[in-house]
Amino acid sequence: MENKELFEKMTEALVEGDSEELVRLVEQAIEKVGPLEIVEKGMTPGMTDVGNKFGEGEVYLPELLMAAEAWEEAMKILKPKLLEVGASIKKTGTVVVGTVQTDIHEIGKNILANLLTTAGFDVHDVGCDVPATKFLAKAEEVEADIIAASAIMSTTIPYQKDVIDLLKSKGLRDKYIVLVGGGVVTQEWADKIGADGYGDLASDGVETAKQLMLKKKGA
Ligand code: B12
Repeated sequence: MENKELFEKMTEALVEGDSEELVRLVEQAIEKVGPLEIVEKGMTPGMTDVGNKFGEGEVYLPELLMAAEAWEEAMKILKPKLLEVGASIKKTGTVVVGTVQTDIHEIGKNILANLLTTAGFDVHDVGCDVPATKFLAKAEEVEADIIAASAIMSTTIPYQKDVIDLLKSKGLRDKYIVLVGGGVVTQEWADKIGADGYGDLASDGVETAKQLMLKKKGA
């Protein structure tokens, strides 16, 4: 099967929430395609498609959860490969990644964590529904360079501001680079709350993280 066809079939399998088929296709693809390309070209379009269909009322919660489950199953194969790629690169910096308080959407955050790992960052994923204090505690513990906070809902983006406000109140604002992103987050919002960087897609976030690290190291 051509790569393009494999990717299209992966997207279909995700939309149908068919874990078995997705895993079979990923196993087939991994023989000849890099893990990052599989995530970006085969799986991300599928999840985005399901997300849009859910938003438009074309699919319902059970289908959505099946797609999320299929994603997780396929990632069990891909994650170790992504880690191998990341391990072969000189460490770019240390990042604490999480989804903010009261928000349990983790798919976008997981994509970001995987892409950062592949780009050579040392990534500490604190999970979802994470209060600002936990982001900071982890960042202090692992001596992070960057805190990347994902928020998908309009009701939860204020908690990204909480992270920045907490840093300010502790006199630590300049110690960390703060990146924000996720569903409804915009550059305008990032500017408004005083974040250092924003990414529409996870891959944009990785580029921004690399640029900001270069700036930090040069400073
Ligand atoms: C999957 C999903 C769920 C799943 C989550 C499963 C999981 N394990 O993550 C479940 C079913 C649990 C869920 C629950 C809910 N959901 Co929901 N969900 C979605 C859905 C369909 C897709 C989200 C997703 O994963 N997208 C795919 C990923 C890849 O996209 P992404 O998260 O935006 O991430 C990309 C970028 O934004 C970026 N990125 C993400 N984070 C970061 C961080 C940084 C630093 C950077 C740089 C980049 C970056 O990288 C990613 C890829 O490039 C969206 C609809 C949609 N069309 O988006 C609704 C949606 C987000 N959900 C919504 C709602 C309302 C809810 C519920 C309140 C529903 C309810 N009534 O119970 C609950 C909330 C639970 C909670 N407290 O958090 C609304 C939010 C409305 C709003 N604008 O505020 C949406 C938009 C649906 C809708 N149209 O109403 N949901």
